[in-house]
Amino acid sequence: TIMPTRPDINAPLIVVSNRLPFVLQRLKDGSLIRKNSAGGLVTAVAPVVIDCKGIWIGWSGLYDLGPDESIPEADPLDKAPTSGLKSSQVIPVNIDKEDFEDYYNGCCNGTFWPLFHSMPDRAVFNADTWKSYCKVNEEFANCTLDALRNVIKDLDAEGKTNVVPVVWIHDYQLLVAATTIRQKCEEENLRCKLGFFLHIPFPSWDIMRLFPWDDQILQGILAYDFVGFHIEDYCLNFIDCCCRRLGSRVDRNNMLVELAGRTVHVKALPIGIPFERFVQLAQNAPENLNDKNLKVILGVDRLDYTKGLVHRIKAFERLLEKHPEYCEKVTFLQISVPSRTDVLEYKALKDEMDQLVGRINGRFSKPHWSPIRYIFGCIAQEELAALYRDSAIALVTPLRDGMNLVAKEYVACQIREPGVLILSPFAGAGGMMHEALLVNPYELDAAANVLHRALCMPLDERELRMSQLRHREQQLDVNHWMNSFLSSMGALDNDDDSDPLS
Ligand code: GDG
Repeated sequence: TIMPTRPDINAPLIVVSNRLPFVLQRLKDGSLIRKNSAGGLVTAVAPVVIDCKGIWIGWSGLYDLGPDESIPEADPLDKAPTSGLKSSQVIPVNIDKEDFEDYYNGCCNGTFWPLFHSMPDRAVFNADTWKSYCKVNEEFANCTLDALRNVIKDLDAEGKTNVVPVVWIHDYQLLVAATTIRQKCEEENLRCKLGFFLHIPFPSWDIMRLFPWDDQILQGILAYDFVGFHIEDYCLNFIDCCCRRLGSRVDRNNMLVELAGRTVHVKALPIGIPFERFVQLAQNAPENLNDKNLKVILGVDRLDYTKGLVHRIKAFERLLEKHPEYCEKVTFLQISVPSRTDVLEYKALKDEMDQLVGRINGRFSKPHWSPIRYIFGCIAQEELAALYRDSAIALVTPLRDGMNLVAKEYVACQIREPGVLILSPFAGAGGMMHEALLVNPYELDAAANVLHRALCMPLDERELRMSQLRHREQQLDVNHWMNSFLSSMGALDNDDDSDPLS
């Protein structure tokens, strides 16, 4: 059975993430407006928060938001999934600029991002940024506690004294927020279920132990009741770290970790995409790659060193060296969305990409054809859907990636003659999308060969692979993921945790 698209949540839900599902902008006259975010997470989770009259807590995007300044309501014409979210359901966390920079650029993106992606050479260990990280996590925790106290007061007033509010915290920016929340809940006897989902990989003990305060991270995660990761490997890495660093009793078969008499449940919950939404976007998107004699190989990523962009471009260069017959027949289109531009490593990557693309285009270009089209910028989702639909190949080759949604969005948009997905085994998605062509992104020759194979693949093979890929993503979409998470926390009325594919 497939669970209903809108889960029947039996308790108020408090969602906590680094950013709110929309950011605020201040206009010249000082007034505030909402700017919507288009991510899959927001699309899936916002309707549930709206339905259960829940709350979303996060940073607003502004440093100068007054403590009593009210959040604007959505524009009445706004059709975004967050438009039904009333301002009373949104709690901005106000953070001092300096603290936020040390926390976000320093510790989150300078330390945990590279470390959790098993790239320790890029990680900076710094006691000051770690201190800011703990402080900001405490501020998020205190905001959450205020909201929780109000939610419980309302439930009690309605006589619903047996309803337990659910707190769902997201991602590596908030690894230790539950430490404070649990402590206060015990002191004040506040009832709640604490759940956490990590959107990036969880590294092995070998890597985790490099972080000087690893015990505090692990204890922070163990302050939750329920912890979700994308895939089983990350769950097992986490359990292993708890066992080795903290001496926790663990049960690897049932994915349980015990610390100080409390049992924490761990589970693999692979995230999906709003599949039908992408199908619709692809159906309605305008024609754009209309040169039928030119096959497009597509890459879409934030400009991030984990995404394997440099290796990918070198693999494409290798293809042109080995197979000059593809000149003027094939073009590689890479969309690179600017990301974390304040962090040094990202500036260096930008320069490296500019050079590499320039060198390869200089080497192979003809008067009317260039091998690489490179966009450093963001495009509208409608346009993205058209590119997914019309590209012969999606080249999704991260060096390491928690899941990777681009691979899933590409297959969702393949509503015409099917193309080929090339995927890295080092993305979470690589373990599940079996009908993709898998290739090790570090192996340039192998990557060039797999490109050649994909460009030559017969139609019937492409059709077979794509239809199976699409079927899986349609079943295991982002709504299924969210239902599974809430259901695993025991937060749903119709608790049915069955797998639609089994
Ligand atoms: C983290 C984890 C995990 C990209 N370019 C444009 C654009 N995008 C959208 C894509 C996709 C999203 O950005 C990227 O998602 P990914 O999953 O590929 O990567 P991260 O941003 O690193 O996400 C990752 C994910 O969290 C969820 O748990 O899968 O492993 O690292 O949705 O469509 N969107 C628009 N224009 C662009 O130019 N509109």
